[in-house]
Amino acid sequence: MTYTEILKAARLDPETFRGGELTVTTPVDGTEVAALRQHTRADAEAAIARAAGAFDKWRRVPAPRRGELVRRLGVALREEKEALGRLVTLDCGKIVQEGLGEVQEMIDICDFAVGLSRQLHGLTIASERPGHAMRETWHPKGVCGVITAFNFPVAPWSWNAALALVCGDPVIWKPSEKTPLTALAVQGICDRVCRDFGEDAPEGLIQTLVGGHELGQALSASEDVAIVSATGSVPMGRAVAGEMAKRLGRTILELGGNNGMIVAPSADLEMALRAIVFSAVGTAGQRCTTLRRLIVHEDIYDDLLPRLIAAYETLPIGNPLEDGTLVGPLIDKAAAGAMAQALKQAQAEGGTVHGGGAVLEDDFPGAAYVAPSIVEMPQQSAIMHHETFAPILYAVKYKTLEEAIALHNAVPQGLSSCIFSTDLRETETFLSAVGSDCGIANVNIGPSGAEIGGAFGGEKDTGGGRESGSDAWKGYMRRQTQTINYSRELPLAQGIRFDI
Ligand code: UN1
Repeated sequence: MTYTEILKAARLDPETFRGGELTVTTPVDGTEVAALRQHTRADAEAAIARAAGAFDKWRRVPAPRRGELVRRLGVALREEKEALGRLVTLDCGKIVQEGLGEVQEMIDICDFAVGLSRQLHGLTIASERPGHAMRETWHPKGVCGVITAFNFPVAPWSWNAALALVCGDPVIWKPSEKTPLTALAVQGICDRVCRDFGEDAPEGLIQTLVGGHELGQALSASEDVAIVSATGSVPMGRAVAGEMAKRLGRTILELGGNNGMIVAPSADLEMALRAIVFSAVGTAGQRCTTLRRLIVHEDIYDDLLPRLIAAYETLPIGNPLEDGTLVGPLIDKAAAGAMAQALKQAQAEGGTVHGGGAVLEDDFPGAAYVAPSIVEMPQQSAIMHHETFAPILYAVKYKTLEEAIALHNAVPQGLSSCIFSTDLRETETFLSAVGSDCGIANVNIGPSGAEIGGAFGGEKDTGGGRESGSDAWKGYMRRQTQTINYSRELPLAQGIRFDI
């Protein structure tokens, strides 16, 4: 398929993509696929005003009916899965299998949210006063801004949007300016679904703003945006949080990861090997859940590492649109530069580098294809505390589980983690209060590829937010404690007497 055909299959009109100031290139080969008009700050403010108007109407629509809109969105996404998956590949360079997986995450969260729309349950609470009832009710919170990153151009939007919509909140999306095409295709789907839904779906319910960080800034600064959910770098998250703190707005932050795997002596090494390769080189090392640190027991290190290095040597690197490719390009040349810089620093800190560096430069001079690297480190030095968004896997040895867990938790980020072990004492210790300090902890599974049913997010520099499954929906609603006196007396709480 040509690029134009990929765009058209996703119902985008390439003719409308000309003449704008935002140049969009595909990481597949660096060619320009669109020149989009960017939204201005004034456009953002107008969008916020429309969303505020939509909130007034949408919060009155019964939640199960709101769920019906999301159900229809899920149906539309099923129909468009193939076309959208390929567009994800064109937009961000991940292989088509992973592009399809990302769209599947969107479908799954829609299904989850539809069920949730009939389960936005509160509590009944025992009152200490006679003739009184207490309960807790969840109400829509307000407009939800969603800022997303290039590496997952659509799924994180859907984790937020599907929940926000059933919770009664309009959504304004600011996708990465590096990958706006899939966002525009999804916005088109939403427009069609809302139109067919009729007047229950108010104008401005779902909107997308194309452009740079000033649009995210507008969302963060506006009193009319109740929630900003942001996925991306730690500096971006700090900027959003700082702006939101000024007006005490609510944030949901899903920022950097520096995910580790402990490989214990009892591990099934064949399984560990497969898990390591998928989670370290999948999406060319550009997931927030990518495996970056391998902490291997000294007794099995010399068995595992040569097998891993050999597996890396045969990885099919190439055009992500072609079947059989497992490693596509990095997002751009700057990312390849950051990888080279990190490898240099790792060497300076005593590391031995296997693989890495630019490849396929003759075939794709405008793109940034790299061979994934394994770096054997003498200890967990400074570079290992840093998240470089590229396929670099650092490996260190450990002697005791206590030492491995301490190494594991010593970095600033706290998103995802895992242990490979068949020893129950070790795996349960890893999952205990003195084990992994991350938001996600897995046993005999790599750190990436989480299902939507669990809460997704992490601690420390990862930002503390939770999206997707479990009770993450509460982040999109406001909680109200309600006390009802159905007696003829007016007793005060805590037995206080105040007779007049
Ligand atoms: C991300 O990289 O921002 O768990 C999200 C995973 C995917 C989501 C990654 N479900 O790897």
